[in-house]
Amino acid sequence: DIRGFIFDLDGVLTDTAEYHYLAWQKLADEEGLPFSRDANEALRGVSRRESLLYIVGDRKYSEAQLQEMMDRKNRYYVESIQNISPQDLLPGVVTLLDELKQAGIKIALGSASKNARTVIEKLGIANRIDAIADGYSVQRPKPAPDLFLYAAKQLGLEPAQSVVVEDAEAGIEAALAGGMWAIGLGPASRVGAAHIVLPSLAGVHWSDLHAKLNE
Ligand code: B16
Ligand code: MG
Repeated sequence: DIRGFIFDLDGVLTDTAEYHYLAWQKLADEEGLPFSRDANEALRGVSRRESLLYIVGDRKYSEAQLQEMMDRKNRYYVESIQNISPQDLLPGVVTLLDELKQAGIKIALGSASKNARTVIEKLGIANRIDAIADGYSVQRPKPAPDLFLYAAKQLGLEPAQSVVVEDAEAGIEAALAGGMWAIGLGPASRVGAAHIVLPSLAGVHWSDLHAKLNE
């Protein structure tokens, strides 16, 4: 039986992707590296270091320079998320969190971000979350299952008792690799491998998900 839900943050609970994009674009412009909104799509759910390496491409930088650029991008990002509020929760999130709590289902966060705690506090949902797996929790990023396995363990659950909600292809891969149920948000071209594919969480109810996962 399903006893826990693990929610990705960016693209699932809120849309911080735009802020990540603007911060990377500013850095890329300063460095004279080609980058665009289109290219940013490839960074969905991708860790800070992997994102930077993708933007840098063939250009040679020392480890110290890479570190400085990651720090700089993060400063821009942290500055830009200061005004996040509960209004920035994506449609359907509050309803689903309420229904899950009502059903006695535990909630974890499974985000690649090192800023995840700050963001959920600003969103006003920190008190609804039973466990946090974030950018500090494990070494190997998604599509490795480590982050979600860590989250399930924190909840005291087996992978098969856990449902992962993700918007990134690497996140769905990670959930399936971990032996969990996967709900993908977005186009099938991206999250089609999930057990359930939905456009977003708007109008989504636990009773419907429960029925589909038990089919
Ligand atoms: P940070 P998620 C991911 O969040 C973002 O989608 C991705 O764009 C970002 O690079 C990554 O977190 C790391 O974030 O730089 O704040 O540590 O989708 O896993 O919640
Ligand atoms: Mg995401």
